[in-house]
Amino acid sequence: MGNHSSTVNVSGSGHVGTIYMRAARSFTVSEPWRKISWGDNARDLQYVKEYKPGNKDIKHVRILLYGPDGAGKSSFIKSVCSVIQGRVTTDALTSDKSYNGTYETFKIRKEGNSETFCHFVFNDVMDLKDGDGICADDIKLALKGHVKEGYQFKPSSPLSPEDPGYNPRPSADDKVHVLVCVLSADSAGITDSVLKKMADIREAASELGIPQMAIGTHIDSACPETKKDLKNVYKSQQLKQKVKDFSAAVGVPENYIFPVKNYSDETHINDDVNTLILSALRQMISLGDNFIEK
Ligand SMILES: Nc1nc2c(ncn2[C@@H]2O[C@H](COP(=O)(O)OP(=O)(O)O)[C@@H](O)[C@H]2O)c(=O)[nH]1
Ligand SMILES: [Mg+2]
Repeated sequence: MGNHSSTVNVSGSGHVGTIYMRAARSFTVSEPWRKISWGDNARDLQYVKEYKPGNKDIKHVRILLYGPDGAGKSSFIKSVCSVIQGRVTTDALTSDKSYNGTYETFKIRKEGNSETFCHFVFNDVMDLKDGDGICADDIKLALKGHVKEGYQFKPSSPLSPEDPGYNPRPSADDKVHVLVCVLSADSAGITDSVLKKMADIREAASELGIPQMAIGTHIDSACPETKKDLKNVYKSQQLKQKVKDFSAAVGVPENYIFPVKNYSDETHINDDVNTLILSALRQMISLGDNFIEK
């Protein structure tokens, strides 16, 4: 691929050379580097809404999102809510609690005010910052289901078995079934200390056999052509490169990295936004389900 690259938006009078150079750097599109069917969301939507773990002892797939501050973890959970409910949700889903690092499980209602929930849940662990933030050891405990709901993570001291927030006998439901790394395609880079912490977490998940994948958010702000038309996402050479960079940085294979655009300032549901979210979510559920079955 790449031999069909073309540069768009180069027209204009005057300083064509300058415009061309700028365009070549940021707006390059090509033949799609991954296939996806747009506007055909009904089947995926049905799959995620109706999904139930085959294993009757387990109520839900637990998806743990982790990644740097501002990457879009909370927004992704909210976006999933919007996709499932068919309207951009204004729920104060991300309570203040999640910002100060409480271990909280987010369930997704199938309809706006119903009491039936999807059979997958999210946990959004406290942002990984330089120097402070959650201890990698605590995330490892969360993977194994040892962190009780509502536990307040403490940056300087990991959870110990004596702490009331420690769950000594986690059920299969408490354990994490799929680990998802969330990265922004629009940030300059991830610091070494954050990368190191992420590597630790990944290693722990690998030891436990927990499947892993990643989502790349902010694809709209990272690529003007994608912002203009989300269908350009898999044609964007810049985003293709981002996926390669993420893969090298966090060790997740490229085909397990899903670009998504979260609902941020929209007021209405958009089919293309939904397509990408559903594609990532479907993969999370099926990886988690495979793990449960093992
Ligand atoms: N344009 C755009 N903004 C996003 C996207 N995802 C998240 N945001 C915005 O980025 C900011 C940080 O997102 P948040 O979900 O709080 O990140 P968290 O710290 O990982 O939970 C918020 O202002 C979001 O509205 C995205 O895909 N595109
Ligand atoms: Mg958050």
